[in-house]
Amino acid sequence: MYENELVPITKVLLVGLDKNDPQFGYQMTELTNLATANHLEIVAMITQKLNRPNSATYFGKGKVEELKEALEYHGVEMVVANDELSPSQIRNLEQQTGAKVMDRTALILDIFASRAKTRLAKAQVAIAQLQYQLPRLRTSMNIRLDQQTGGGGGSFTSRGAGETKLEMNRRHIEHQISLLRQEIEEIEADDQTRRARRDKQNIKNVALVGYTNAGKSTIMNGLVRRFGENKEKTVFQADMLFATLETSVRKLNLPDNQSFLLSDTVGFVSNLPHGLVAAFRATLAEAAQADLLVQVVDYADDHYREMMATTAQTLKEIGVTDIPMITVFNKADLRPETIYPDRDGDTVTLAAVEDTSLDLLVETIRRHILSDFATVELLVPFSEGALISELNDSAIINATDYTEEGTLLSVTLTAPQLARFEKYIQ
Ligand SMILES: Nc1nc2c(ncn2[C@@H]2O[C@H](COP(=O)(O)OP(=O)(O)OP(=O)(O)O)[C@@H](O)[C@H]2O)c(=O)[nH]1
Ligand SMILES: [Mg+2]
Repeated sequence: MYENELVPITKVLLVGLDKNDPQFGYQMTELTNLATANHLEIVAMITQKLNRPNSATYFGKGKVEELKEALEYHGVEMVVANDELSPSQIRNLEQQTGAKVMDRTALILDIFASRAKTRLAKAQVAIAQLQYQLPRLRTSMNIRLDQQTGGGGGSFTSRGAGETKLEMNRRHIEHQISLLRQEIEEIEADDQTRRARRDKQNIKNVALVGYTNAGKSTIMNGLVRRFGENKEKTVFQADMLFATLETSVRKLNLPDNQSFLLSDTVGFVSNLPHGLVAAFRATLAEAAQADLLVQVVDYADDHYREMMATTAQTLKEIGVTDIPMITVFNKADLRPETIYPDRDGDTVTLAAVEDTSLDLLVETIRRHILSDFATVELLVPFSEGALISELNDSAIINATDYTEEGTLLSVTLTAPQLARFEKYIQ
């Protein structure tokens, strides 16, 4: 296990509103997984069919009573709600049930915060957390003001002092956000330089995208171990939600001299908080600038179709449209009676943990990123030996033969190479 096993387990009750959405069951399963990932132990789940949340208490009146009783019965002091709640809904529910209330957004933010390792990821999560806190500041201040009022009659001065303190807290948070933004800009500026350098090399970018825990990093590592320029440079992969929070880019060199860059990045989940999506826009830019996307799907999960819809929705939200995509149905080894590795157009069914599967994936990627190439026969006179070594270094040589006039090669060339070697084409 990679998780810190010493983290104390908090017991929680999950609550959710069934707003007549066919996705509701999937979302509650997802919430269960998110809570478990955050070291929470789910002892019960309470749901209510309501088209719209109660604006004051999220659940209707009777349901709040039922929740209170369930909390007492199970001896639980925390509730996790499936939606993002307004500050007043949280406050009212807390007051009426006596339990702490956490919403889906806060839960996801917590997981991201505990997973963030790099400076960039930490700064991005911190911004999202501070932004979540901003509108909620008043809530905690109000409680304090109420207490002051109750104790001493609530004079104008204490209220005024309270509001000034609230204003100070707000300004302090806004200042912290702007410092973090500056820090991110500096890190990004560095990143863009690197990206620009790569663009100059005229090398294709392929990005792995998809739902969290689908196997993106496993595919990355499988390919790095086989084709990586540096085979030791693997990335973190683990059976947990949001194992990856930063983008890693690796150069892969195929046996025929072709190279491409593969990037692995943060996974998706439904209703990813908008603040997080905005904060991670830079990290996700790798996908936005790719020549080809490889969508990885956990084919062993019964909810894989919903996960694909979530991926499509998130890509749209971050402005990734019009990039060609290969779909990988991964973990086929865990799905009984599945034939794999298998390809049907741009859809590949495979198991990232097996070499034959990775070969088929590379072949499928190659079809896309090599579409600008042409295969021709060249006859290079023996006197032009230097050209042969140049071709060896920069082109895909499919076959070599020696004739009386010179070396006969079957090669795959880029458009500029075609022009350069035109006079040798047979
Ligand atoms: N049996 C099996 N397990 C797999 C396969 N691919 C990945 N896994 C496992 O699935 C889990 C998640 O894999 P990761 O590669 O970390 O998933 P990810 O998509 O990078 O997840 P995030 O970084 O959280 O978005 C790990 O425990 C992997 O070992 C597969 O083809 N077969
Ligand atoms: Mg990963």
